[in-house]
Amino acid sequence: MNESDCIFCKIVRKEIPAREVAREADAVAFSDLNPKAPTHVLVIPARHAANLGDFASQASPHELGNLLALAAKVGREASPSGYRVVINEGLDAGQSVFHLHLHVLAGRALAWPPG
Ligand code: DGP
Repeated sequence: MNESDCIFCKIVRKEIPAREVAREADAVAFSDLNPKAPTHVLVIPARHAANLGDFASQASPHELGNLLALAAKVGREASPSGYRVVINEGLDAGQSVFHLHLHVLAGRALAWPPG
């Protein structure tokens, strides 16, 4: 999967629509198409990386930190009483879109552990 085919790169470039929650220089947050909680936002880096491991090895600590900070901002704004951040990497974890994304889930009591 390269950047021209990647669906999340297309959202970053505004080539396909998404319900954007936040946009920063190096990250975008938008509502998940298939929400698993009342609030389900995806936070992605603007630059393409297939998964967390790739991004962690390519991005600066600043970029990594910004991504996490944006997820925290989205989560706290959605629910001061709590939220969850999930990253799936690889098929065993159920990753289906191969552009790193942080799921921010909130708005209901979330079971632990996840399945
Ligand atoms: P994962 O299974 O961790 O790779 O999650 C991928 C998520 O991406 C899944 O919850 C559905 C969401 N998704 C897939 N395609 C689109 C899309 O075109 N727009 C939006 N907003 N979300 C999408």
